[in-house]
Amino acid sequence: MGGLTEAQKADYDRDGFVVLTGALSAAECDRFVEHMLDLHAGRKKLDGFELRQPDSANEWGRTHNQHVYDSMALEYLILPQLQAPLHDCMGDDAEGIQTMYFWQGSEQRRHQDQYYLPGCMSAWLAFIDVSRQNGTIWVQPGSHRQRLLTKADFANGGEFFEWDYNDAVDEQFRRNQVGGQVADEVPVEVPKGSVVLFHGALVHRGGQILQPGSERHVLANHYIPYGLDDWPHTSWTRHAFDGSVRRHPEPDTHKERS
Ligand SMILES: O=C(O)CCC(=O)C(=O)O
Repeated sequence: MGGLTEAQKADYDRDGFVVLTGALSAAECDRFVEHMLDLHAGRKKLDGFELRQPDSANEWGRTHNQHVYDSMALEYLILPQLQAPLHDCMGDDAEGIQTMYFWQGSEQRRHQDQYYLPGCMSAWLAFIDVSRQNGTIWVQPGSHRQRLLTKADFANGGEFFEWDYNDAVDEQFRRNQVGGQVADEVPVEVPKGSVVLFHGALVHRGGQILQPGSERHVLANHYIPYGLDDWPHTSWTRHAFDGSVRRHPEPDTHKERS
């Protein structure tokens, strides 16, 4: 796959997201889903794999930074067909920094990924059809051009000091709607094999799962631009599409996720 068409780039710039249908073959989708179901069922063992995340009551919760211990997850973080579209969105080479796998919808509250991962954008890989039934993501188109809430907003003296983070994003979501500055929130319903590229300042959430218990196989990859030096997660590896790896700047022990 080449880069984005002019129309796709215009959509991304205006809305903060763009859907690339057919970006993944059925074989690529099925291979990863089978891998994840095998891991979940214990048919496959992998050092580093934890079924239940500490902050999740749901045993189908997500994996976090699976690419660190799983070569297949790393392969899907830097799939060749993602390289040019990500470059077109960022205007720089993308480096993969985070992976999260979801067997089911997350129903995660509204947030902006750049709060956790400054400068990032996302490639959300749908390995099966994703709809409101199995809890797709909802996005507020154009919200990436409005205010990004940052850590400073929640520090002493910041506008949202002592606010719950997700409540504050809900408030920003409402403010964005004043005067029709942005479009209404929409569900992103996509067929198997689609990749949703979205901006790290886009307000989004995991939608309600209308069919409880349904599977929703998605790998959410996050990337930052090669030229980003002011990066807090310095212990994390930065993966280029040529397979090279670096940390930048010096490692620390900070750990956080979106
Ligand atoms: O896929 C989901 O339900 C949530 C994904 C998400 O919020 C993210 O990748 O930041």
